[in-house]
Amino acid sequence: PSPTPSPPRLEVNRPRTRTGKTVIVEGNIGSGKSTFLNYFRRYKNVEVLKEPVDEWKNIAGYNALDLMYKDAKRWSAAFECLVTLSMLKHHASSKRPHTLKMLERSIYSTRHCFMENLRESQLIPSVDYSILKEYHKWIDHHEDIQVDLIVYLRASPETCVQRMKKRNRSEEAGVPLEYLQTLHRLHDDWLLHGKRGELPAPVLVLDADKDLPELQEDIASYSHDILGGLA
Ligand code: TTP
Repeated sequence: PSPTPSPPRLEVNRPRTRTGKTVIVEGNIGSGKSTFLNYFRRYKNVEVLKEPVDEWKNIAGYNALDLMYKDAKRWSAAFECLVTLSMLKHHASSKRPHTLKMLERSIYSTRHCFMENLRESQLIPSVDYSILKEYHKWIDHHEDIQVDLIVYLRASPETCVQRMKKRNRSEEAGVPLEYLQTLHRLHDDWLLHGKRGELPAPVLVLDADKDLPELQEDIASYSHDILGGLA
């Protein structure tokens, strides 16, 4: 794996009242986040919050994920609005004492990776992007998003394509390699190169190009550090 940087901790002005810890799991589409999260379901003190992709595929009968991939210019703002709400709900959900909350992604990857990808690739109208940015600016200033550790499952775009093909989510059938390459660079810029400003927590980078059984072994060997004695 690439060297893990030790970014400074985010200064939060408000006093923290939490008792447990929060880990966010990041990585490209198809990098293995589900495998990672499933591993931690065995611990009773770990609360795993996966992305509600099924909700995104059925919002009042509409498949918002599919609409976004079919016509990003028309639907990506609405879709990212929905994703932002899902992320906020997960960040705000209350923790049981002495519990580790493990989230699939965060409000940060929505902003630094997906929204940026849409902007760079000119897949979102500039007014839509600006409105979304206003939401995120407000959230940044008014919500106390607590994160203690970021796990970055770093896989090459080629590996991600293979895994996406294997799982065969119909909405993603037309996603080109370049889309994953841009997302990969944006994850690296954010989590490895510090190009998106101060990180909210230290980053643990795992080599997610390894095949899944091998990755599971790495996850198991890091699990003690990740759990921090909580489970
Ligand atoms: P991912 O969050 O990457 O989840 P995954 O199930 O692909 O993860 P893994 O394979 O590592 O277990 O993305 C789910 C889908 O939602 C994917 O098609 C990308 C899309 N998406 C966006 O378009 N914008 C967003 O802001 C987010 C968070 C996801």
